[in-house]
Amino acid sequence: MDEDELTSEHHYDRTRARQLLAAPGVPGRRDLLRSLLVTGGAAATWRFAAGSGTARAAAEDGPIVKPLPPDLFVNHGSNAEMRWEAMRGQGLYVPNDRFFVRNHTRTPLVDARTWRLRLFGSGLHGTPTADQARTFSYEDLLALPARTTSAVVECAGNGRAFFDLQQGTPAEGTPWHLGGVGLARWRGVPLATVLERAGLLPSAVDVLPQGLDPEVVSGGVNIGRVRRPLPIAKALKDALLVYEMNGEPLPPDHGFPVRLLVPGWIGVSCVKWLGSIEVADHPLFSPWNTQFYRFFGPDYPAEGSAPLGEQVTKSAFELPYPATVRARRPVVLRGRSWSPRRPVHRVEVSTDGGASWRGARLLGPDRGWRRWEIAWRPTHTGSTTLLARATDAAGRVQPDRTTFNTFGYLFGAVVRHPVQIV
Ligand SMILES: Nc1nc2c(c(=O)[nH]1)N[C@H]1C(S)=C(S)[C@@H](COP(=O)(O)O)O[C@H]1N2
Ligand SMILES: [Mo]
Repeated sequence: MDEDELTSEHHYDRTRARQLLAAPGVPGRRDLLRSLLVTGGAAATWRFAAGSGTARAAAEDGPIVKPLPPDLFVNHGSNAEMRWEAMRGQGLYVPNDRFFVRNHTRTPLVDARTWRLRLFGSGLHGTPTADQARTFSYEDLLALPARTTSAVVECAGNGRAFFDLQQGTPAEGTPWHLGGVGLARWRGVPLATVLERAGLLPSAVDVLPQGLDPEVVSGGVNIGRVRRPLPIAKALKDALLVYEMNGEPLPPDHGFPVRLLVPGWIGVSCVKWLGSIEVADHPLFSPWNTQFYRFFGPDYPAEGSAPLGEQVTKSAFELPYPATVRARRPVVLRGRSWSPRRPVHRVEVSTDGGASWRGARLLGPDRGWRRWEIAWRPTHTGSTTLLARATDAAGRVQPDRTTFNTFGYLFGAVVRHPVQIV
C-alpha cells in the first residue's frame, strides 16, 4: 500500500467500515454503523469528550473577535470571507488580520494558563477513558521540538457560490466565492511527537480531535462540539499542533491557544481551540465525517460519498468580483493557484471568456500556492470574462464543471470572473 492510499480518506473509510463490521462481541455495532452511515449519526449517542472547561464565551460583540473591515472581508455572519483584491500587493502569505474565518458557532476566549490538551482512548497506553487523560499544558507544548510549515487552510465549501452562479444549482451553506482560503506559516509540534509521548499503541487506527467552542445545533439537533476523526496514518505523517501563525501567537479566531493543522485536507480537519484528542483502536465517527463533509445529491449514494479528505485545485485573480479595468491601457493580471498535489505546474489564462488561452508567468516556487501574472491590454469597452486554469503536479487540470453536491463542497471547476472594461 503506498502512502497515498494510507492517507487517503476514501481508502481508509472502507478499511474503517470493514474493521467496525468485523469487531467481535459488540452487540448492535453493525446496526449502529448502518444507522451512522444512513442518518449521519445524529441519532446515535457517541461519547462527547468534555473540554477542559477553560473556554468562556466570546464577548457579546459577535461570533468573530477580530475587526472585519468591509474592504478586506465579506461578512457572512459567523464566517468572514477574504476579499481577493485585498491580496494584491501582499506577499506570499495572507496576513493574520485578513485571513478568512469559518466558525460553526463563535470564537471562544481560552485562557492559555489553565488550558490543557487532553489525550485518551483505547489507542493509548493506560488512558482508556476521558477522565484518565494524559494532559499537556501550553508550556509543555512550547517546550517540545517545533516545526514550521507553509500550508493552505481552505474551507471545503470554498467556491460554493459558483454552483449557483455558473451552473445554476444553488448549494446549501455559506455562499463563499473564492475567499474561503488562506496560506500561512504555521509553527507547532508534530502531532506524532505528542501521540508518542502520550503512549501511542500500534493498535491505534483513528484520532478524534475536538474543539472547545460551543456545541453545534444543526437542524434543531445538538450534535456536540466540533470534532472530526482522521486516520492515524495521516495524523502521524504531517499533522501539526499549531500555536503560531505567521510568527505570532495563534489569534483567537484561528484557534488560540492551539489548533490542529492537517496539510492538504479540507479546513474542517484543522480543529481550532483544541481541547481533547481521542485515540482509538477502532474506527471513530462524528457528524463531521458522516452527516457532513461527504458528497450528497442526485449523483451520489443515499449515505453519501466517502468522507472528503483532500482539497481540489483552484485559481483566483487578485481582483474584485466583478472587476473593472480601463480600455486600451496595459494591465497586469495577478493571481494565485493552489493544489493539495503540489506544486502547481502550469496556469493558463483566458481574457475572452474561454475562447483563447495564454500561459501565465509563474512567480517563484509553490509554497502552498503559486503566484502568477499575465499582461493584458483590453482593446474595447464592454464586458468580458476572465478565467484561470491550473494544472498540478499530478497532471490534473481544473475542469469546466464540477458535479453538483447538496452542500456544495469542493468546487474545483474553472471560475468565470466577470469584468467590465470602461
Ligand atoms: N473547533 C472548531 N474548529 C474548526 C471550526 C469550528 O467551527 N470549530 N471550523 C472548521 C472549518 S469548517 C474550517 S474551514 C477551518 C477554518 O479555519 P480559520 O477560521 O482559521 O480560517 O477551521 C475548522 N476548525
Ligand atoms: Mo470549512
